[in-house]
Amino acid sequence: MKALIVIDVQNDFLPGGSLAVPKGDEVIPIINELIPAYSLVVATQDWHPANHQSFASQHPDQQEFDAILLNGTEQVLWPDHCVQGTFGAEFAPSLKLNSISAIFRKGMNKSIDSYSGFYDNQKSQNTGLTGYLKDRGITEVHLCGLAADFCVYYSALDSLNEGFGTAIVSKATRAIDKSEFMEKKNNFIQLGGKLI
Ligand code: VGL
Ligand code: ZN
Repeated sequence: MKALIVIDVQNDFLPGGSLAVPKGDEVIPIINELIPAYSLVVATQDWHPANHQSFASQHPDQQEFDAILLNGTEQVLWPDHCVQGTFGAEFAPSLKLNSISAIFRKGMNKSIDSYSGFYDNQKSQNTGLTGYLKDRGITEVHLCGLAADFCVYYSALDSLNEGFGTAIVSKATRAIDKSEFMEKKNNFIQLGGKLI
């Protein structure tokens, strides 16, 4: 049984949003078309408190997109994005949510970022996604959404580690930085992941 995981298709990651992924909006009609092909579809939602430590605004001496050590883990400092309860954190209005059976929120602990839909970046807590999928007999996971080089990629690595056959649907994802995704994609393929 295969599931589609729709990663972070939220207003802040779309053109006009605070952390816009170039051409991120192009994935929406493609995902809407993909959804009916899967018996199980779940979504993730980046869902930060306003004082999240991944925000450059919380580090007055640093610039956006700088990398720092945050509690011992490398952290890119992002523009404020996907703040709980704001328009930017909402799913894209044109994304067809009706047949999405569950939403897994992440990034709520202000001290630890969470790119993957399965675990935070320190692997100290899981979201319950693995259990949800395994309970429903899922053996194969397909991923789409935003951003290819961060949340889609790290979710895909965790999916492999959790023992799911794992594929990224390449036409249904876009990267913040294309060359970053090229390198990460090669790593994912070497680890047994597929691009479809
Ligand atoms: C994401 C950076 C920060 C993503 C989330 O959804 O790829 N990237 N938070
Ligand atoms: Zn985030």
